[in-house]
Amino acid sequence: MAAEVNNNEDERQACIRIDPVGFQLRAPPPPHRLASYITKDGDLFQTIHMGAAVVDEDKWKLVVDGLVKQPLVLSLEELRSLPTTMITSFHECYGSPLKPPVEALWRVGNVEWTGVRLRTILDMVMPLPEAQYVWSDGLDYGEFAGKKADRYQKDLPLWKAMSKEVLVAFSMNGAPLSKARGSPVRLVVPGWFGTNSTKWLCRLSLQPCRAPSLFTTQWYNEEVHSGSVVTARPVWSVDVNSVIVSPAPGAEVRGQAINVGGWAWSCEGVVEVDVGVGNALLGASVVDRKDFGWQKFQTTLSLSPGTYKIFSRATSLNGIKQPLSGRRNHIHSVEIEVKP
Ligand SMILES: Nc1nc2c(c(=O)[nH]1)N[C@H]1C(S)=C(S)[C@@H](COP(=O)(O)O)O[C@H]1N2
Ligand SMILES: [Mo]
Repeated sequence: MAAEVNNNEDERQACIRIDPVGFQLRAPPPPHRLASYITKDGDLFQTIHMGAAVVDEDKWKLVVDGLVKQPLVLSLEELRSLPTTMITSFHECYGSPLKPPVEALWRVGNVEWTGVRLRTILDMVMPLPEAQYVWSDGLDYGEFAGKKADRYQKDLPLWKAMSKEVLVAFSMNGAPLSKARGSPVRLVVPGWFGTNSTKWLCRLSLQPCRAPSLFTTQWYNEEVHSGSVVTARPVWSVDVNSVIVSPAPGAEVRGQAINVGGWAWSCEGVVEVDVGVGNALLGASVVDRKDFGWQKFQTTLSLSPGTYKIFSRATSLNGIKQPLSGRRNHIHSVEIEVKP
Protein backbone atom coordinates (compact mmCIF):
# COMPACT_ATOMS: atom_id res chain seq x y z
CA MET A 1 0.00 0.00 0.00
CA ALA A 2 1.25 3.43 -0.95
CA ALA A 3 1.55 6.06 1.75
CA GLU A 4 -1.04 8.80 1.79
CA VAL A 5 -0.40 11.60 -0.67
CA ASN A 6 -1.94 14.97 -1.31
CA ASN A 7 -4.37 13.89 -3.98
CA ASN A 8 -5.57 17.14 -5.44
CA GLU A 9 -2.34 17.16 -7.51
CA ASP A 10 -2.56 20.84 -8.30
CA GLU A 11 1.16 20.80 -9.19
CA ARG A 12 0.06 19.26 -12.48
CA GLN A 13 -1.63 22.51 -13.49
CA ALA A 14 1.78 23.91 -14.41
CA CYS A 15 1.58 21.84 -17.60
CA ILE A 16 0.11 24.08 -20.31
CA ARG A 17 0.04 21.44 -23.05
CA ILE A 18 1.97 18.58 -24.61
CA ASP A 19 3.82 19.77 -27.70
CA PRO A 20 4.88 17.94 -29.77
CA VAL A 21 2.70 14.96 -28.92
CA GLY A 22 4.04 11.42 -29.12
CA PHE A 23 7.36 9.60 -29.12
CA GLN A 24 10.37 11.83 -29.90
CA LEU A 25 13.81 10.40 -30.36
CA ARG A 26 16.82 12.38 -31.46
CA ALA A 27 19.75 10.10 -32.21
CA PRO A 28 23.26 11.33 -31.38
CA PRO A 29 25.92 11.70 -34.06
CA PRO A 30 28.07 8.57 -34.60
CA PRO A 31 30.89 7.99 -32.05
CA HIS A 32 33.64 9.48 -34.26
CA ARG A 33 31.80 12.81 -34.08
CA LEU A 34 31.70 12.84 -30.27
CA ALA A 35 35.28 14.04 -29.89
CA SER A 36 34.60 16.71 -27.27
CA TYR A 37 34.73 15.80 -23.52
CA ILE A 38 31.57 17.81 -22.92
CA THR A 39 28.82 17.03 -25.42
CA LYS A 40 27.01 20.13 -26.58
CA ASP A 41 23.22 20.14 -26.32
CA GLY A 42 22.83 19.84 -30.11
CA ASP A 43 24.93 16.64 -30.13
CA LEU A 44 23.21 15.00 -27.17
CA PHE A 45 20.52 12.42 -27.88
CA GLN A 46 16.96 13.07 -26.69
CA THR A 47 14.33 10.55 -25.63
CA ILE A 48 10.71 11.47 -24.96
CA HIS A 49 8.03 8.78 -24.70
CA MET A 50 4.63 10.50 -24.78
CA GLY A 51 5.39 14.07 -25.81
CA ALA A 52 7.12 17.15 -24.42
CA ALA A 53 5.46 19.10 -21.60
CA VAL A 54 5.21 22.85 -22.05
CA VAL A 55 5.41 24.24 -18.52
CA ASP A 56 4.31 27.56 -17.00
CA GLU A 57 7.26 28.49 -14.76
CA ASP A 58 5.12 30.77 -12.60
CA LYS A 59 2.76 27.94 -11.80
CA TRP A 60 5.50 25.33 -11.46
CA LYS A 61 6.04 23.82 -8.05
CA LEU A 62 7.71 20.78 -6.62
CA VAL A 63 5.61 18.80 -4.12
CA VAL A 64 7.53 16.53 -1.75
CA ASP A 65 5.33 14.27 0.33
CA GLY A 66 4.46 10.69 1.31
CA LEU A 67 6.27 9.05 4.22
CA VAL A 68 7.86 12.23 5.58
CA LYS A 69 7.68 14.20 8.81
CA GLN A 70 7.49 17.54 7.06
CA PRO A 71 5.90 17.66 3.58
CA LEU A 72 7.18 20.50 1.42
CA VAL A 73 6.21 22.57 -1.60
CA LEU A 74 8.94 24.54 -3.40
CA SER A 75 8.50 27.24 -6.03
CA LEU A 76 11.17 27.64 -8.70
CA GLU A 77 12.60 30.63 -6.87
CA GLU A 78 12.73 28.71 -3.58
CA LEU A 79 14.41 25.75 -5.26
CA ARG A 80 17.02 28.00 -6.89
CA SER A 81 17.81 29.65 -3.56
CA LEU A 82 18.99 26.34 -2.05
CA PRO A 83 22.71 25.43 -2.24
CA THR A 84 23.58 24.27 -5.76
CA THR A 85 26.06 21.69 -7.03
CA MET A 86 27.55 21.04 -10.45
CA ILE A 87 28.35 17.54 -11.60
CA THR A 88 29.86 16.14 -14.78
CA SER A 89 28.21 12.90 -15.83
CA PHE A 90 27.84 10.63 -18.79
CA HIS A 91 24.22 10.40 -19.86
CA GLU A 92 23.08 7.20 -21.57
CA CYS A 93 19.75 5.95 -22.86
CA TYR A 94 19.08 2.29 -22.26
CA GLY A 95 17.34 1.96 -25.64
CA SER A 96 13.83 0.86 -26.41
CA PRO A 97 12.07 -0.75 -23.45
CA LEU A 98 10.08 -2.75 -26.02
CA LYS A 99 13.06 -4.62 -27.46
CA PRO A 100 15.43 -7.10 -25.83
CA PRO A 101 18.79 -5.37 -25.23
CA VAL A 102 20.83 -7.21 -27.86
CA GLU A 103 21.91 -4.32 -30.09
CA ALA A 104 24.43 -1.62 -29.31
CA LEU A 105 23.13 1.92 -29.87
CA TRP A 106 25.79 4.17 -28.29
CA ARG A 107 23.08 6.67 -27.41
CA VAL A 108 25.34 8.51 -25.03
CA GLY A 109 26.99 11.82 -24.24
CA ASN A 110 28.73 13.57 -21.35
CA VAL A 111 27.38 16.78 -19.83
CA GLU A 112 27.53 19.13 -16.86
CA TRP A 113 24.41 19.41 -14.74
CA THR A 114 23.64 22.08 -12.14
CA GLY A 115 20.99 21.84 -9.49
CA VAL A 116 20.19 21.11 -5.86
CA ARG A 117 21.15 17.75 -4.37
CA LEU A 118 18.05 15.58 -3.97
CA ARG A 119 19.53 14.76 -0.58
CA THR A 120 19.25 18.40 0.51
CA ILE A 121 15.51 18.31 -0.21
CA LEU A 122 15.01 14.90 1.42
CA ASP A 123 16.78 16.14 4.56
CA MET A 124 14.30 19.05 4.68
CA VAL A 125 11.25 16.72 4.62
CA MET A 126 12.75 14.12 6.97
CA PRO A 127 11.80 10.69 5.58
CA LEU A 128 10.13 8.29 8.04
CA PRO A 129 11.85 4.96 8.73
CA GLU A 130 9.32 3.11 6.51
CA ALA A 131 10.30 5.17 3.44
CA GLN A 132 12.26 2.97 1.03
CA TYR A 133 11.74 4.56 -2.39
CA VAL A 134 11.45 8.03 -3.87
CA TRP A 135 8.85 8.17 -6.62
CA SER A 136 9.29 10.96 -9.16
CA ASP A 137 6.51 12.30 -11.38
CA GLY A 138 6.89 14.17 -14.65
CA LEU A 139 4.27 16.59 -15.97
CA ASP A 140 4.06 14.80 -19.32
CA TYR A 141 1.24 12.42 -20.14
CA GLY A 142 -0.19 10.66 -23.18
CA GLU A 143 0.39 7.38 -24.93
CA PHE A 144 3.38 5.13 -25.43
CA ALA A 145 3.37 1.76 -27.23
CA GLY A 146 -0.42 1.82 -27.39
CA LYS A 147 -0.87 2.37 -23.63
CA LYS A 148 -2.12 5.52 -21.95
CA ALA A 149 -0.39 7.03 -18.94
CA ASP A 150 -1.43 10.07 -16.90
CA ARG A 151 2.23 10.82 -16.08
CA TYR A 152 5.81 9.68 -16.54
CA GLN A 153 6.72 8.12 -13.20
CA LYS A 154 9.93 6.50 -11.98
CA ASP A 155 11.36 5.48 -8.62
CA LEU A 156 14.72 5.38 -6.88
CA PRO A 157 15.64 3.30 -3.86
CA LEU A 158 16.28 5.67 -0.97
CA TRP A 159 20.01 4.81 -0.79
CA LYS A 160 20.55 6.05 -4.36
CA ALA A 161 18.24 9.04 -3.86
CA MET A 162 20.40 10.07 -0.87
CA SER A 163 23.69 9.70 -2.79
CA LYS A 164 25.45 13.00 -3.28
CA GLU A 165 25.51 12.79 -7.09
CA VAL A 166 21.71 12.79 -7.56
CA LEU A 167 20.41 16.25 -8.49
CA VAL A 168 17.17 18.12 -8.92
CA ALA A 169 18.63 19.99 -11.87
CA PHE A 170 17.70 23.21 -13.65
CA SER A 171 20.63 23.66 -15.97
CA MET A 172 22.77 21.68 -18.40
CA ASN A 173 26.17 22.79 -19.73
CA GLY A 174 25.65 26.13 -18.00
CA ALA A 175 22.35 26.99 -19.71
CA PRO A 176 18.78 26.63 -18.41
CA LEU A 177 17.20 23.32 -19.47
CA SER A 178 15.47 23.48 -22.83
CA LYS A 179 11.87 22.34 -23.12
CA ALA A 180 12.94 18.97 -24.56
CA ARG A 181 15.40 18.40 -21.70
CA GLY A 182 12.69 18.84 -19.07
CA SER A 183 12.42 22.56 -18.41
CA PRO A 184 12.22 24.01 -15.84
CA VAL A 185 13.41 21.16 -13.57
CA ARG A 186 14.38 17.51 -13.98
CA LEU A 187 15.93 14.78 -11.94
CA VAL A 188 19.48 13.69 -12.81
CA VAL A 189 20.70 10.30 -11.60
CA PRO A 190 24.40 10.00 -12.52
CA GLY A 191 25.59 6.42 -13.06
CA TRP A 192 22.07 5.18 -13.80
CA PHE A 193 20.37 4.97 -17.17
CA GLY A 194 18.67 8.10 -18.50
CA THR A 195 15.19 6.64 -18.00
CA ASN A 196 15.54 7.27 -14.25
CA SER A 197 16.12 10.99 -14.72
CA THR A 198 12.53 12.24 -14.77
CA LYS A 199 12.07 15.38 -16.86
CA TRP A 200 9.42 18.10 -16.17
CA LEU A 201 9.66 17.04 -12.52
CA CYS A 202 6.70 18.10 -10.35
CA ARG A 203 6.44 15.63 -7.47
CA LEU A 204 8.65 13.51 -5.26
CA SER A 205 6.92 11.06 -2.99
CA LEU A 206 8.52 8.90 -0.31
CA GLN A 207 7.02 5.42 -0.39
CA PRO A 208 7.52 1.96 1.12
CA CYS A 209 7.48 0.14 -2.23
CA ARG A 210 8.30 0.52 -5.92
CA ALA A 211 6.12 2.83 -8.03
CA PRO A 212 3.17 1.24 -9.86
CA SER A 213 3.60 3.08 -13.19
CA LEU A 214 3.95 1.53 -16.65
CA PHE A 215 7.50 2.93 -16.73
CA THR A 216 8.54 0.94 -13.65
CA THR A 217 6.48 -2.25 -14.01
CA GLN A 218 5.69 -2.90 -17.66
CA TRP A 219 8.77 -1.24 -19.15
CA TYR A 220 12.38 -0.82 -18.06
CA ASN A 221 12.78 -4.19 -16.38
CA GLU A 222 15.28 -6.50 -17.96
CA GLU A 223 14.81 -10.26 -17.94
CA VAL A 224 17.66 -12.13 -16.31
CA HIS A 225 17.88 -15.80 -17.27
CA SER A 226 19.61 -18.15 -14.91
CA GLY A 227 18.99 -21.71 -16.08
CA SER A 228 15.22 -22.02 -16.33
CA VAL A 229 14.60 -19.28 -13.80
CA VAL A 230 13.70 -15.85 -15.20
CA THR A 231 13.75 -12.83 -12.92
CA ALA A 232 13.35 -9.13 -13.66
CA ARG A 233 15.97 -6.52 -12.91
CA PRO A 234 15.10 -2.81 -12.99
CA VAL A 235 17.04 -0.77 -15.54
CA TRP A 236 19.18 1.12 -13.03
CA SER A 237 22.99 1.21 -13.07
CA VAL A 238 24.79 1.64 -16.38
CA ASP A 239 26.83 -1.31 -17.68
CA VAL A 240 30.45 -0.90 -18.68
CA ASN A 241 30.81 0.41 -22.22
CA SER A 242 33.20 2.21 -24.59
CA VAL A 243 33.39 3.77 -28.05
CA ILE A 244 36.27 4.47 -30.40
CA VAL A 245 36.21 8.12 -31.47
CA SER A 246 39.38 8.07 -33.54
CA PRO A 247 40.17 6.79 -36.10
CA ALA A 248 36.79 7.17 -37.80
CA PRO A 249 35.32 4.15 -39.59
CA GLY A 250 36.77 3.80 -43.06
CA ALA A 251 39.72 6.08 -42.24
CA GLU A 252 42.86 5.70 -44.30
CA VAL A 253 45.86 6.09 -42.05
CA ARG A 254 49.58 6.07 -42.67
CA GLY A 255 52.69 5.47 -40.70
CA GLN A 256 53.72 3.36 -37.76
CA ALA A 257 52.06 5.38 -35.03
CA ILE A 258 48.30 5.21 -35.34
CA ASN A 259 46.47 6.95 -32.52
CA VAL A 260 43.41 5.11 -31.23
CA GLY A 261 41.25 6.89 -28.69
CA GLY A 262 37.75 7.16 -27.35
CA TRP A 263 35.47 7.22 -24.31
CA ALA A 264 34.75 4.56 -21.70
CA TRP A 265 32.18 4.64 -18.91
CA SER A 266 30.25 2.58 -16.36
CA CYS A 267 28.34 3.31 -13.17
CA GLU A 268 31.33 2.40 -11.00
CA GLY A 269 33.99 3.85 -13.30
CA VAL A 270 36.40 2.22 -15.74
CA VAL A 271 39.82 0.92 -14.70
CA GLU A 272 41.07 -0.65 -17.89
CA VAL A 273 40.52 -0.45 -21.65
CA ASP A 274 42.04 -2.91 -24.11
CA VAL A 275 42.29 -2.09 -27.78
CA GLY A 276 42.15 -5.16 -29.98
CA VAL A 277 43.26 -5.75 -33.53
CA GLY A 278 43.16 -9.27 -34.95
CA ASN A 279 44.30 -11.55 -32.14
CA ALA A 280 46.38 -8.90 -30.44
CA LEU A 281 45.22 -6.92 -27.38
CA LEU A 282 46.92 -3.76 -26.23
CA GLY A 283 46.29 -1.96 -22.93
CA ALA A 284 45.30 1.69 -23.45
CA SER A 285 45.91 4.49 -20.99
CA VAL A 286 42.72 5.55 -19.19
CA VAL A 287 42.24 8.98 -17.63
CA ASP A 288 40.93 9.03 -14.02
CA ARG A 289 37.26 9.75 -13.66
CA LYS A 290 35.92 13.21 -12.79
CA ASP A 291 32.59 12.90 -10.93
CA PHE A 292 30.57 10.48 -13.12
CA GLY A 293 32.07 11.66 -16.41
CA TRP A 294 33.17 9.39 -19.21
CA GLN A 295 36.89 8.61 -19.32
CA LYS A 296 39.27 9.11 -22.22
CA PHE A 297 41.37 6.15 -23.34
CA GLN A 298 44.25 6.31 -25.76
CA THR A 299 46.90 4.10 -27.27
CA THR A 300 49.17 3.95 -30.30
CA LEU A 301 49.20 1.07 -32.78
CA SER A 302 51.87 0.16 -35.24
CA LEU A 303 50.44 -1.73 -38.21
CA SER A 304 51.76 -2.77 -41.60
CA PRO A 305 49.68 -1.84 -44.67
CA GLY A 306 46.32 -3.60 -44.93
CA THR A 307 42.73 -3.49 -43.76
CA TYR A 308 42.04 -3.94 -40.05
CA LYS A 309 39.14 -4.06 -37.66
CA ILE A 310 40.00 -2.49 -34.34
CA PHE A 311 37.84 -2.64 -31.22
CA SER A 312 37.86 -1.33 -27.66
CA ARG A 313 36.88 -3.32 -24.59
CA ALA A 314 36.52 -1.67 -21.19
CA THR A 315 36.65 -3.21 -17.70
CA SER A 316 34.72 -1.59 -14.86
CA LEU A 317 35.98 -1.05 -11.32
CA ASN A 318 34.00 -4.11 -10.22
CA GLY A 319 35.87 -6.29 -12.72
CA ILE A 320 33.23 -6.66 -15.42
CA LYS A 321 34.35 -6.58 -19.06
CA GLN A 322 32.20 -5.56 -22.01
CA PRO A 323 30.59 -8.51 -23.81
CA LEU A 324 31.99 -9.31 -27.25
CA SER A 325 28.61 -9.47 -29.00
CA GLY A 326 24.85 -9.65 -28.65
CA ARG A 327 24.37 -7.07 -25.88
CA ARG A 328 23.49 -3.41 -25.75
CA ASN A 329 26.98 -2.71 -24.34
CA HIS A 330 29.00 -5.00 -26.58
CA ILE A 331 32.34 -3.85 -27.98
CA HIS A 332 32.51 -1.11 -30.59
CA SER A 333 34.70 -1.70 -33.62
CA VAL A 334 35.86 0.31 -36.62
CA GLU A 335 37.46 -0.78 -39.86
CA ILE A 336 40.45 1.16 -41.07
CA GLU A 337 42.90 0.96 -43.90
CA VAL A 338 46.60 1.35 -43.31
CA LYS A 339 48.34 2.77 -46.39
CA PRO A 340 51.99 2.15 -47.19
N1 LIG B 1 9.12 13.00 -17.87
C1 LIG B 1 9.92 12.26 -18.65
N2 LIG B 1 11.19 12.04 -18.24
C2 LIG B 1 12.01 11.30 -19.00
C3 LIG B 1 11.59 10.69 -20.20
C4 LIG B 1 10.25 10.93 -20.60
O1 LIG B 1 9.78 10.46 -21.66
N3 LIG B 1 9.47 11.72 -19.80
N4 LIG B 1 12.48 9.90 -20.91
C5 LIG B 1 13.57 9.28 -20.14
C6 LIG B 1 14.59 8.59 -20.92
S1 LIG B 1 14.26 7.01 -21.45
C7 LIG B 1 15.84 9.11 -21.07
S2 LIG B 1 17.07 8.25 -21.83
C8 LIG B 1 16.16 10.48 -20.62
C9 LIG B 1 16.63 11.30 -21.79
O2 LIG B 1 17.00 12.59 -21.41
P1 LIG B 1 17.36 13.63 -22.57
O3 LIG B 1 16.27 13.58 -23.59
O4 LIG B 1 17.53 14.95 -21.92
O5 LIG B 1 18.67 13.14 -23.19
O6 LIG B 1 15.06 11.13 -20.02
C10 LIG B 1 14.24 10.32 -19.23
N5 LIG B 1 13.28 11.12 -18.54
MO1 LIG C 1 16.16 6.16 -22.48
